[in-house]
Amino acid sequence: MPVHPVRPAIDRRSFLTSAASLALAPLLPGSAHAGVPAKEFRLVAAPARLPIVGGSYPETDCWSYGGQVPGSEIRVRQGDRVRIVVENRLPQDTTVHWHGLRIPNAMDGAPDVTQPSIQPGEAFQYEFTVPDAGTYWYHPHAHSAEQVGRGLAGAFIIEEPNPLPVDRDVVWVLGDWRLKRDAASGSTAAFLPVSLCAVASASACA
Ligand SMILES: [Cu+2]
Repeated sequence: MPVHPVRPAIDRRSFLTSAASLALAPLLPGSAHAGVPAKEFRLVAAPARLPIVGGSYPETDCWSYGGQVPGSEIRVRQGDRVRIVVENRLPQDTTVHWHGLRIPNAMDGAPDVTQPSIQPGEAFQYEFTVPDAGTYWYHPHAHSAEQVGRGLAGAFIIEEPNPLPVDRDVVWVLGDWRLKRDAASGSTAAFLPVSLCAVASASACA
């Protein structure tokens, strides 16, 4: 039987009245947890048309976080308390998995195992403390092949408390797309075998 933790519920109306844009933007500090105010983010999963190929090619129908592919970068500091509201404007249910982060199971994003899947038009609030510095990524764990394949993935960067001195910190998010000659994404099946997303952070020492 699925385990349904108490949903940190956000009713849609109050969420929408506070939702200013599609952007993922740090908000004002939220309520304190164990004395540490959470850093708040909003992540909206929604269809978008984006210039995946670029140049003179038409835009491609994608599914995006924050209106962009890859999704909006989340960047916090080791030990931070993080609160992320995920709003689902997709035509199917979704969740978000925070890949590689050592966080409580209830926040792991496994649909109908660690949480109820987020239905279209609904939102879910994730909240956890990030214990380790590093380069991670986030992605859906419902209909994963299709949803990641359509563009739903983003970088999650956790900086050291005292960042190392570097000239430049570059984040690469690599995606493999199978598109038609007109940059159209074709059928859903076209995504299934080909899309993976990798993230690397390269820092050049001074
Ligand atoms: Cu993953």
